[in-house]
Amino acid sequence: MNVTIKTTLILALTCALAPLALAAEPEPVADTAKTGAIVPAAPVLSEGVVKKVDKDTGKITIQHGPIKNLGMGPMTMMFRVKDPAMLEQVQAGQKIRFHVNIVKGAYTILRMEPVQ
Ligand SMILES: [Cu+2]
Repeated sequence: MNVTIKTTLILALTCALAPLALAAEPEPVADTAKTGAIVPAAPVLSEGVVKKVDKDTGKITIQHGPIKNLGMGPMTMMFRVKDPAMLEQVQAGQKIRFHVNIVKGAYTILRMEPVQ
């Protein structure tokens, strides 16, 4: 088998797999209707006040209220953020709502929005 045929095969496989990956995207509403399982329509949001933003390390310190989805009580602690760009939207002293979960063993903020 020459290199050109190998490359063509790999490309063909990649293209064939891409639509499968898209089709596997979860559809919570449809699944809930079918199975009756309790699937939250939206991620659980917790409230907090930003204490410190560290753009260099991609971390944020938050004085947070109860985090129901993690069973965590109120405290001040540091979190990772999923995307460093999220740190551009907030500053120390700001009230926020956020969704946090454990990603690769670390508390990671997956969504964050300022509260007016
Ligand atoms: Cu905590």
